Amino acid sequence: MTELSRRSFLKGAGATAGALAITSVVPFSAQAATPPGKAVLTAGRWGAILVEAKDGKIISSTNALPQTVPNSLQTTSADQVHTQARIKYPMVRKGYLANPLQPDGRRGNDEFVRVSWEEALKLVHEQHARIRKENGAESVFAGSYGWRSSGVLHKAQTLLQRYMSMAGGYSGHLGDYSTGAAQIIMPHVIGSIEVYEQQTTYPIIMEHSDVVVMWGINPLNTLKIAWSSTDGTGLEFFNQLKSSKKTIIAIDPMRSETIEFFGDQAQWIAPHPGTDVAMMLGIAHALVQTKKHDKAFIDKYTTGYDLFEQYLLGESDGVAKTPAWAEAICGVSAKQIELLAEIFSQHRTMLMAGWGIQRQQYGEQKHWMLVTLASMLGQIGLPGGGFGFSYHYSNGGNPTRDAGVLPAISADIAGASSAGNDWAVSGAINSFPVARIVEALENPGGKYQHNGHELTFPKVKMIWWAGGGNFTHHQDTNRLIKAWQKLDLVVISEPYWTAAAKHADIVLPITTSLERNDLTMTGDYSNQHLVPMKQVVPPQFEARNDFDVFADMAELLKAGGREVYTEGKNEMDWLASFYKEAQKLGRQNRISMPNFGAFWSKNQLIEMKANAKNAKYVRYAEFRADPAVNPLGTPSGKIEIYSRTIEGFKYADCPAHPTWLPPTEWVGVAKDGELQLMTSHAAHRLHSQLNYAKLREQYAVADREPIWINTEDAKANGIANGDLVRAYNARGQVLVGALVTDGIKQGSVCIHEGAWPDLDKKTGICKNGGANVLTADIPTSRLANGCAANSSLVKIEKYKGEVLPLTAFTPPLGA
Ligand SMILES: Nc1nc2c(c(=O)[nH]1)N[C@H]1C(S)=C(S)[C@@H](COP(=O)(O)OP(=O)(O)OC[C@H]3O[C@@H](n4cnc5c(=O)[nH]c(N)nc54)[C@H](O)[C@@H]3O)O[C@H]1N2
Ligand SMILES: Nc1nc2c(c(=O)[nH]1)N[C@H]1C(S)=C(S)[C@@H](COP(=O)(O)OP(=O)(O)OC[C@H]3O[C@@H](n4cnc5c(=O)[nH]c(N)nc54)[C@H](O)[C@@H]3O)O[C@H]1N2
Ligand SMILES: [Mo]
Repeated sequence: MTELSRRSFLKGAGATAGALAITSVVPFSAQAATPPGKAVLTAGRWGAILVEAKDGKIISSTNALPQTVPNSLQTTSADQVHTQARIKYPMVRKGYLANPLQPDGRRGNDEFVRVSWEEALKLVHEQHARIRKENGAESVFAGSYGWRSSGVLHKAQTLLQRYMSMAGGYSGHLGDYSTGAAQIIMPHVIGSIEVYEQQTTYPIIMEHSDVVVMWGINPLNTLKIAWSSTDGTGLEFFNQLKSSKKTIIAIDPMRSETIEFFGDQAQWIAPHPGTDVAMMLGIAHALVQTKKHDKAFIDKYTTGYDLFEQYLLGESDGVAKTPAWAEAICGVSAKQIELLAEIFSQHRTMLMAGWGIQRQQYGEQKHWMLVTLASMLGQIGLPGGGFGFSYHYSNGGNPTRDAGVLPAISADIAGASSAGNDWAVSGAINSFPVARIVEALENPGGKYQHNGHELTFPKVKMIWWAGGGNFTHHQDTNRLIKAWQKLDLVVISEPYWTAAAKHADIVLPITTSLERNDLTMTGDYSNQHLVPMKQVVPPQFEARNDFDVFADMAELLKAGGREVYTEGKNEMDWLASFYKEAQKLGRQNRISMPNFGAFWSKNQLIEMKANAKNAKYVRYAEFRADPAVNPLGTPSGKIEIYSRTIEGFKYADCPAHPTWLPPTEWVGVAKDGELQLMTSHAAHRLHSQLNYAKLREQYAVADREPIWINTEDAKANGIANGDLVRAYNARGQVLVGALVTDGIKQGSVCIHEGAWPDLDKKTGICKNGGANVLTADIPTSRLANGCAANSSLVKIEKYKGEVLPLTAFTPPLGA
């Protein structure tokens, strides 16, 4: 780790003028994407790809758009289709098939029996109808959170909910695992959710920022994907940033892939995980001490600063949040903290923050404090200054294009109630915060607080999951498995034998996106391309599309259900109608798009038109220009550094201004060799997706998920690089492979989220290093009830037990 020094900083700053030459991130041209011979153009979250097949087998896949930074995820198409982990046939758990009315409690411990599609769907229908009749619509959970696959038609979760709407409604979910805390606190603070919004653009950053701070972001990993499909510009932006000679500061307990990529071009500062609020308070204190905080900005654009300052200076609680105070908590020297205050305040600085920092207990405080710090620096609304919470995600700084944007299938049935039919159509009737699902199962009908409201958990009896990996994504796997046994019926629609599928009653084999036709935009914010997602190979074994499965299920609800569900359209009819809508929008934006037939047969994507005005977008410029005319959506219309609304909630775990609250589990209370566990997102997976792929050979250690261990911690525990390690706490234990490195702060370890749980029947140890076997299932606070996975302590030891072969990707008994 290089200590940031005034000299090293100035070296960077001196060269900043040179960076002005770069005024835009070079837009990619679709023309450069020349499909070789027989390759089929399709797309995944990881962008537009060209896939070649021979004799029904995929043999290659690669990027369709030009790119300078390689994206490993684009190479996985063959593995996705042809892995041994595929579910081949509809399957029912033996004990469930024997007695669906009183299933035994052996979910996850039973063998499976092959049935026909007809039998499977009939069984689901009968039991679903019975449970719904006996317990009401609320008892059916169809929140089905997850990242499924790209595409505007084959949207698993939406298709499930479309069917459940026709069945009479369901229990759903609120929010997401990604930004649970930030998306609830930000509207109180700045009037928008912030995390999924167009950012001050990449070209503006290139032109105007002197200092770019990567505060807990790992864009070289996280920009490999986007929610729709990546347009590739985010990776290219960071690639150009590297050679821009701006001052780049990375604040991260890990020397992430991004920091590695920047090498000497970035200064790495490593706080203890979970201590960023303390570090930011230290910087804020230094600003006040040196009178470098922007009083004029604070007066004009914020409210409640005075109350916060009393806390900052220790007037309200007797503890001044000095740099020395912060050092003792975050492990970054007071001198560094003072220097950061100076650098940030004296130069045009963009604070780019990620989301792992809020996937922690009291996660709400992180982004609130960051906005407070940015307010004190006074650069919000200036080109290249302020803060941004989506630079690392979905190409958040890529300007929005003039585009013909595709619509998507929705959970609502067109004209359902007005069409004169008698379907009891209803959407989600009781939704709870997504990461509270186990609490909901444990406490049916229980009351809980959420964002100032008292809500009631539904009494869930049945779960149908389509397009999500809840056994990998949820915290405290053993607690989840226990709660899971209380259900009457679990149905999983999946291409693969995931841990969730292995813990289901009924399992339905679903196609991958390479086995069907679809369409997608790229970019998320940019709408840069419209891409045909063409089928590459036929459906494997008996896999079917979610769309067709739910159309059949709708018909079982009542004769004529299929017609209502499909609106009389098949796959290609739907795609043609979506495309037509896009074409209409395109025409309004003066973009000529060929007719659908011509477009589809061409095997080419459409690149949308750049918009010069959008390229100059500066977030909050209008607010800055005139806060009276363009107020924020907060009660005061200003940035709320103290929130009267939150004060009114009286939550001890979310006070009325940004506050350092020591978590229940963190480095500061670690004892007897406990280390803080980080569970960041992996370079070569999308969560649990692709864990089975060949890419795994590149990162697995001792054939297990790696655990990053600091060299000193490894030494203290007698662990060498490459060793098989047991990581454990009171919640569970996992086998992982030691990756001993100086690239992680002493006192913490990292197991990336997403490895498939693979619990050994005898010992209970997870043989594949599933991080969530170890994490605590607690809410961030009662304000947001977000996922707080990154606040957990673990111990490690060299594994000396019997050899336990990996079975994560092996189908269960009977399959
Ligand atoms: N400890 C810890 N836990 C975390 C996180 C963390 O940082 N730390 N991050 C959290 C975050 S931010 C998120 S977003 C979640 C992610 O959690 P998920 O979004 O649930 O994760 P995925 O692995 O993408 O799950 C998608 C599943 O859908 C399946 N699938 C793909 N295509 C289709 C399809 O067309 N039809 C059907 N039926 N299924 C399909 C895939 O095989 C896969 O099993 O994890 C959360 N969990
Ligand atoms: N390749 C790939 N890309 C993805 C995903 C994926 O699974 N794989 N998931 C997608 C999804 S759904 C989401 S929500 C986003 C997730 O985006 P993020 O939530 O931002 O990703 P994380 O990996 O959790 O964290 C980013 C960085 O924060 C650092 N960090 C962790 N804890 C702390 C801390 O306490 N303080 C500081 N300063 N830094 C900390 C981590 O070391 C990591 O380098 O990524 C998306 N992109
Ligand atoms: Mo996420």
